[in-house]
Amino acid sequence: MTDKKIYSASTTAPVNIAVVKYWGKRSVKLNLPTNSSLSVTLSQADLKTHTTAACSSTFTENSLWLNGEAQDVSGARQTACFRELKALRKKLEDANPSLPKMSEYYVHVVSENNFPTAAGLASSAAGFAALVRAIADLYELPESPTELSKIARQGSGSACRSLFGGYVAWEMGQAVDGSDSYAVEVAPASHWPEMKAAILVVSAAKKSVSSTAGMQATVNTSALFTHRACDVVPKRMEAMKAAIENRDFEQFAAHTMADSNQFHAVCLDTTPPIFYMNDVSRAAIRAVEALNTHEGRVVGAYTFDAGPNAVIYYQEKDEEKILGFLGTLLAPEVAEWAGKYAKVTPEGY
Ligand code: 2P0
Repeated sequence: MTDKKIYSASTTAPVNIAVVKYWGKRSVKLNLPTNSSLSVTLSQADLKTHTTAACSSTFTENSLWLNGEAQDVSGARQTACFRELKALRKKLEDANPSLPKMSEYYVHVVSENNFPTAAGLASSAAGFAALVRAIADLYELPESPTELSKIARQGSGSACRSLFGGYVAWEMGQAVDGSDSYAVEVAPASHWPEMKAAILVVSAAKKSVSSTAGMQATVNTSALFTHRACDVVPKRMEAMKAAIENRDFEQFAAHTMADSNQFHAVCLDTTPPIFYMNDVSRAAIRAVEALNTHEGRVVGAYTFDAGPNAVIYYQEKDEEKILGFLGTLLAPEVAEWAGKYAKVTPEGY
């Protein structure tokens, strides 16, 4: 008898915000980076993608809906994820012939983000991480998060880091087939409970230059880029890991802010130049710097991804200072959206 059952699995995946940024690929096809990166996974209570994957012998095509809209699934990124996950399922079925032949069925995926898509809030990271986890759960795959991170990476580079909670490194690797380019946990969120983050939503608009296009323009045209990838980031990765291990907020903050600024500097050094920050973003930088100077110590660390929104890391003991500053110090420049910030907590799964 033909198996007409619809199999399904649901999962969620969190957003991660890099404190050592990924920017540049040595393989576009496999999303292999030119430098390692390190991120903090944010609380799923605030920012997450919820994804359900289903498969059945009655389905006639692969499909993907994001926030209620049908998406193209013929792209290389989606195809790579489906192909790799199906190959792992096939291996499982070959070893255990009584299992349903899900590897032969089409897959339907439905995803919802609870935050703006493609506005520099790492939506593709949570999106592909959730897609890979949902299908891996559907297929009951035994692979570890690090193994699955190699598949999520092919969907979107930064997605590999959203397979873990807490503090996560994406080790760039050297192999041409990507077998050593994956995510690993540096420390669980519970290692540093004082760490907090706030997101200042400057704009929820879609970014003008996609990360994929922007980073390759940087690789091809920026003279500063090689210095960053080869000289700065390898040392910074070690320094950042040490800062996390030692719960040294001053070092963590210094490297976070310097790395964000250097990432935006190589964007500016690209031809044509790429601008992700705007006047409000720069006002936020000046305000955090002023607050740190006023306090005589580092209370806040800003970082900006491929968009104008600020993420500010701080320690719980300084929450009033930071949230007060978000509400008031910035007010003249940002009157129309002052107060629109989300308090988020680094979290595990
Ligand atoms: C990061 N960003 O490390 C950096 C910082 C943006 C700035 O990873 O082409 O969406 O899908 O591999 O992962 C955004 O790039 O790019 C990104 P693809 P992705 O979080």
